[in-house]
Amino acid sequence: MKNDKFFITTPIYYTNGIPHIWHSYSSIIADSIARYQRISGKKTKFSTWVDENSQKAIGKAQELGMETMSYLDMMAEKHKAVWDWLKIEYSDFIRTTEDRHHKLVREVLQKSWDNWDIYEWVYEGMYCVWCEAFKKEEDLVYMNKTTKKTFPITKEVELSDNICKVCPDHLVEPQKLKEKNYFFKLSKYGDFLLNHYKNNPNFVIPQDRFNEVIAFVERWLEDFSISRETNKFGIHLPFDEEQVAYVWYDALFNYVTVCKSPHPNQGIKSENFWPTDLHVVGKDIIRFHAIYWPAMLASAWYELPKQILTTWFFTVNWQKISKSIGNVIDPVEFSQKYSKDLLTLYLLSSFNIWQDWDFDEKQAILTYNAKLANNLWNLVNRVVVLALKLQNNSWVLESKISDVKAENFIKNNKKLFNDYNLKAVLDESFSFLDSLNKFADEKQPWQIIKDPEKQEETREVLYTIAEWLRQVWLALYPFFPEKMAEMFTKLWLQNYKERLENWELEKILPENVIFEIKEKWEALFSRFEV
Ligand code: ME8
Repeated sequence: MKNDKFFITTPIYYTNGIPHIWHSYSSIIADSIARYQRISGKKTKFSTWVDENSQKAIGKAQELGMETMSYLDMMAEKHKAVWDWLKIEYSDFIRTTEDRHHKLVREVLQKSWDNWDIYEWVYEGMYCVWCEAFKKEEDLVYMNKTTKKTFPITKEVELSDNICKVCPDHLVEPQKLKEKNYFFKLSKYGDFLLNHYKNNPNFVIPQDRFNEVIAFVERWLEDFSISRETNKFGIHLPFDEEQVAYVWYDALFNYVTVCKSPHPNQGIKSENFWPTDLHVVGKDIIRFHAIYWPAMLASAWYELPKQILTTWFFTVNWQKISKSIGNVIDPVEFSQKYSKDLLTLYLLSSFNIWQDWDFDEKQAILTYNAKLANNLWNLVNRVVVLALKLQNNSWVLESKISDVKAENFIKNNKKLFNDYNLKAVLDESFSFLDSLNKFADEKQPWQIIKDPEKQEETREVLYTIAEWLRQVWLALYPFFPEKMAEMFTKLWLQNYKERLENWELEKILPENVIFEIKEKWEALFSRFEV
């Protein structure tokens, strides 16, 4: 079981709003990786969904005059609808208000309590509800209330009616708290963490982010509060029912809940999926995942996740995405306007996962037109049209060409996928298609087909292109499963979809196949006007 399983997760999203395009970025990354792992033979568990015990969501329910649970039920459905619409093929979903999750979190809290890792203390400080995080003075900035401009906190500037201290990410004044809390002894785990990082040099990717995590732990680790006295909604501590668990303490354990108690109507039923092979997380939450999380797990006697992939952030028109600026993009609306394939291609092929970037609708269309409509579809269409010309009705392409270049492409592709370098997989595929287009231009099958002596040669050229195309489609299948499956079917590789779903990529790759082309195809990728 150990080597043929793969467990991947997305962050569980807050439900004070519906998912935006940036949430879909994390989910599409995880989905493409999960699909690749599945077709290459690994039993794959993929979990996602919602983080509900958050003050932000509770506040939103109050704002709308709704009962908390009704609001959360409504939002959970809305979130699910987005992922279903985008055809994210998760195997498990979790709501942190579910009993199975409450039960697990109480269990682990008890274990850490018994392990002397939790103690009672008074928390005096600040809390940003928007980050759901405790804040220190040095985490804040000054803001001019009228202009909303922020600047560093210096001694020269005095607080006044118009100047306040805010969280730099949300421009909101944090709450001042003084209450009895329980604290987790993170300070005890410094050496443990550093040792783990040393023995697992790829624990966090990319390396830059990992270096930051290591530097942070090396400097100094402070215990953190894991409960709230004033909140009433959430998971009550087993050793003090008056307090509820801090939302992050509960949220992180969602990853274990989906393994220990899969949803009765859904979810892959096996505990052996733990530990996670890959957590996909945004750079905003890497410290929670790479520092707090391993220590919390160790304290409750769980194995640690194998790897954490940190994704970067994007802006729209170089502005921070925010409702007040009005530049929020709804991933469903966007892919209804164009297509899910366009969204996936743009998000994954234009920028590295580890680079901040700006979302540009025009660029998204240009990318799609160039890569899927021109580069890929034009070539496919040429083969189909010429094949039909070669022989009037149905036409069979049969040959045995083994090509070294194609083999390299496949090998390389496998490595890139296993490094989670999705941009490189796409780049390699489209540059392979470029060389295929060049090959066609050199061989001129549309010319030689006119020469009755060169029918066999034309056949060979077309077969070669078709065979290479088959390899590229296999590489692109995890990103565009529907369209690629349609191509297979049309070329008479009808059972490919089924075989891929039965994890047979490795068997399909080296196969020699016969292509059959029976009729002209409707365009599979059509250009969009800019
Ligand atoms: O943090 N660009 O939930 P959340 C790219 N509930 N990705 C972005 C982004 C941007 N501008 N903004 C957000 C939470 N993301 C917690 C997680 S997990 C145990 C609990 C993505 O709804 C990115 O992946 O705020 C980020 O980590 C996630 O959305 C945060 O979603």
